[in-house]
Amino acid sequence: MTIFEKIAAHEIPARIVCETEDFLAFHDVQPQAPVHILIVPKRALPRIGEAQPGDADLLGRMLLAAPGIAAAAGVAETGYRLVINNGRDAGESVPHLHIHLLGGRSLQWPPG
Ligand code: DGP
Repeated sequence: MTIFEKIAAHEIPARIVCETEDFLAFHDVQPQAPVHILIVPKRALPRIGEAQPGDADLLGRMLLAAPGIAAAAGVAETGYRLVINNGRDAGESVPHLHIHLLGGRSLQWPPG
């Protein structure tokens, strides 16, 4: 099991801000911004590069949850960024798909 499957199964703790039947959102343990939340499917899907057409509904619902999660975190008006790291060069470190939601400061572009 990945660390995120264990969090989804409530086997290890996390600061959960949103939970549905098939995904949840929780604060990143190594925040890169004042608001840094991860939106994570409960079932194991390693990365966006391995997503299948059958994952479209789940991925869509995860994306559509982001504005509400951002609003609850207080960054809807100031802005936020959604990031998916896929593979080595992108800095993927947990092989379980997750959407980073970052906000609460001015973010640089292009990203490093
Ligand atoms: P990525 O590099 O895109 O694979 O992002 C993985 C993120 O997961 C990274 O920002 C740190 C975070 N993370 C790793 N382990 C844990 C954990 O046990 N709990 C929480 N809340 N976040 C974690």
